Amino acid sequence: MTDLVGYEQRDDIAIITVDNPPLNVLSPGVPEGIVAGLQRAESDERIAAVVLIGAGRHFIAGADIKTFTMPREESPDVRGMVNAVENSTKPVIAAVQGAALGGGLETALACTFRVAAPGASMGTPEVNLGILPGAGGTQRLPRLVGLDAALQMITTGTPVDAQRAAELGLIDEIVDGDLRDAAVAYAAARISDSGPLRRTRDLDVRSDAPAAQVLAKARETAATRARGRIAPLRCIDAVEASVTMPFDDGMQRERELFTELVESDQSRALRHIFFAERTAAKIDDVPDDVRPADISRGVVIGAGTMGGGIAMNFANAGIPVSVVEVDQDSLDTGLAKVERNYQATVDKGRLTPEKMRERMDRITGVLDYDAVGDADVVIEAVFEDMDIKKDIFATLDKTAGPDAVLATNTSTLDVNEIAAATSRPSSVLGMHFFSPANVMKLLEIVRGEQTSHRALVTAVALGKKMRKIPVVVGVCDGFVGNRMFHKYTREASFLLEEGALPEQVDKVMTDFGFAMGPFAVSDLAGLDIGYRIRRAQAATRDPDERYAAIADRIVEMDRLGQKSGVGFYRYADGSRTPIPDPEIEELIVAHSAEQGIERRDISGEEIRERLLYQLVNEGAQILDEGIAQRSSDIDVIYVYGYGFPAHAGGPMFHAGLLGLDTVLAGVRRYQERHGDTWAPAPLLTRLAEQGATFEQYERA
Ligand code: 3H9
Repeated sequence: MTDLVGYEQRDDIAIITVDNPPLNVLSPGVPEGIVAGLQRAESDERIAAVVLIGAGRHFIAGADIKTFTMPREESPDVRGMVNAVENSTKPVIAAVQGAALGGGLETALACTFRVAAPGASMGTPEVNLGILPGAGGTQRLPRLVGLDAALQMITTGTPVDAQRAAELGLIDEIVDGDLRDAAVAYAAARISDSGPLRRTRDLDVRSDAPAAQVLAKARETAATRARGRIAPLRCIDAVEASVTMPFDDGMQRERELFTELVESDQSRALRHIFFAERTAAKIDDVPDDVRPADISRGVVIGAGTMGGGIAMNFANAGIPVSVVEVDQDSLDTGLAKVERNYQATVDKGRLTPEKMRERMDRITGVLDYDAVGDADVVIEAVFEDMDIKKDIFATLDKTAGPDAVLATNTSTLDVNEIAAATSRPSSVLGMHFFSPANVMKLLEIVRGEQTSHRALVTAVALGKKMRKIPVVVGVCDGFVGNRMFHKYTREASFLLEEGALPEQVDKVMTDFGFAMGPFAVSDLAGLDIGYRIRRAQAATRDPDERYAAIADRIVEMDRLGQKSGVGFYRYADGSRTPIPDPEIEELIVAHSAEQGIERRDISGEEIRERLLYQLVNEGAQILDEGIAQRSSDIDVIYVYGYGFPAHAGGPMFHAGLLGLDTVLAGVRRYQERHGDTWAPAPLLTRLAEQGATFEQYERA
């Protein structure tokens, strides 16, 4: 036995307890401990059955992802352990509570019986890490739940609850009360069963329709949904083996496919994002003992689109919130929009009408600042105007309680300047939500020069409660996300004046894996926003700096994007599908001529390189300035806020895959051709010359 796995005996039942907090993942020592427990039970003739259970809240949340990069001889033998479970001559009962995921579920699948607590969650999330269930899951799950349900679980990674697991035949019984006692009682009742032990491997795979048809349909769905990801398709190949091959051959096939995937760049990238997402909320210089304040009431200033979405986030997190507006009409319009948003979710069957009512009841519209005095957090979400914001913060300073966190949702303005409008800049920070605020996962927490540790950790904790992914960033123009996005869209417009068209640029980027290309995104966001920002910057812009005015011309034609039905594209009534527009092509071609630029054919490779390298180069600068704490934070921001494909790992990780020397050589090549919009970031140059990656930089 090991420290990570306990063994005890109750009458003639052995209980093996995995105790590897917080999630009982199968780290080195755990599989070995389980095998040792099984051997002990096997060799003790007083033992008639074995219960396998997890200590704490979970069964086993899977293999330890960190071990995937270990040399094979050092990595734990999860498959060997799972086989030992199935080969036990005494019945093994899995007692599942909390998460039984990945290798954890695969362990349970190999048990003779499975009982679960009502709150258990069972699934195969490996596909989200760019791999497949590699410890027999692709062969045993179809044998237990049938081909259709197994494909659904394995290709989507979506877990099932205990109720659904029982319906599918994944578990034998849902048990109430103390799980350990219930599992022991279940085991005791099974001891007298006659006949050979039921082994999952010996079952036949059920299928609602002919297997070939079900598999073809799954491939079709995966190809459209997976958008460039290989793992979902390999998952189907592995599951196919469960119907076309004997069990042992199917296991061999699964193993080969697993090895191919685990070594792929896509899986490396997805594993990077998995950990990056969890690291992002950590603030390096904040001591562990700084605790967030309790948040029992919120206030949102402004009932516009952002304010309404933020109020929904409070309500969804169970926190009562007051929304402040200046007049009744604006308040009514804002709250009606919130109600319509909830109703749309109810109509889709994703929220019950009762829950919608509960959430609406948590939101109160008000026309004065009285509620501010009781708020633990106030989030200002009004029009982007420094004077208005300063006025609001001066009022908040007078009305808010002494411990309240005062946040601005600004996406462009200087948080330090806003903080200076109060007598307590340490309470002020930015909470930059992305539109639509109730949907988008990303939340930039903008740390001002004087923001206190407590205000910071409180904002991060609130973001987590709202089920967002908070990433702490520093103050600069555009913070991390929009500052990089500006360089990206600017380069995209240079490509237009040199010879490309919006649909060509967008297609290259969606083929790369972006959810949308830069021009479709601009149309969605509304072209007037960027226009206003560029106008504001016009006075201070270096006249020698390259500037493509195409987007400005488009706005001046009253084409504001999706909301006006025309922008870089045309949109049919009520549709969000961009249609290339000859009028825009004409405008772009005329613009190139006006600028004296001879249009040329631009390759997809050049488009991709120029857009990605601009992101990486600006990201390097941001990292060097300390605006982002670590390069993986930039990756999280890009994946969750800007549709960068997670399977490419985010721009900074992707640059590492390409090799920073390759990126730097490209940046220098474009600098020669296009001048100083391509000046290499000093950090990029330094790291490339050292043969390092951005990840290594943060470790230094
Ligand atoms: C697999 O099983 C492959 C097999 O098929 C084949 C084998 C041959 N490994 O998310 P949290 C860390 S693949 C290592 O904040 P929650 C996490 O980084 C695996 N570490 O908790 C964090 O660390 P830190 C299939 C892991 O309560 C801490 O644990 N399984 C792993 O919000 C707490 O995590 C999965 O994909 C791991 N597997 O959510 C399950 N999982 O404190 C992935 C977590 O240093 N896990 N950590 O930041 C999850 O989905 C969530 O963690 C879970 C709990 C829902 C379980």
